[in-house]
Amino acid sequence: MESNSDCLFCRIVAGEIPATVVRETETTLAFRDIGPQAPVHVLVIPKEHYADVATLAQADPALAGEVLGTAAVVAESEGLLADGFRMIFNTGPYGGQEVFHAHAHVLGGEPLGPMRS
Ligand code: IU
Repeated sequence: MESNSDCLFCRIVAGEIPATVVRETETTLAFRDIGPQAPVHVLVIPKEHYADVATLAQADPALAGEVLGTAAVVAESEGLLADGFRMIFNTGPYGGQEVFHAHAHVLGGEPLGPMRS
């Protein structure tokens, strides 16, 4: 499995940096964001290192699907399905991505309003 010792999220997968894990599968990990922007803010990542979701989806679409599946299970277990939630993948500098290991943000627990254009 590709891993990058300089990557923060690879180090979380390796157990070198603590995180509050809410769900783990063979191929994915979900943990609470350290700077939550909503009452529920969970990050879902592939354990294998891909720089962003576009790279992941092109290299391994099945794994990208597993990330989505874990995100959906997390949304359910966090009680977000009834009222709805937001799932976003910031991608690249213009997308506001700061950690270059593909991750879905799962946000909810209050009305989030429309996305900024
Ligand atoms: P972004 O999509 O790359 O901008 O999101 C990175 C997220 O990673 C951001 O919401 C941070 O709060 C979060 N995060 C984290 O959960 N744990 C960390 O140790 C660091 C960042 I650094």
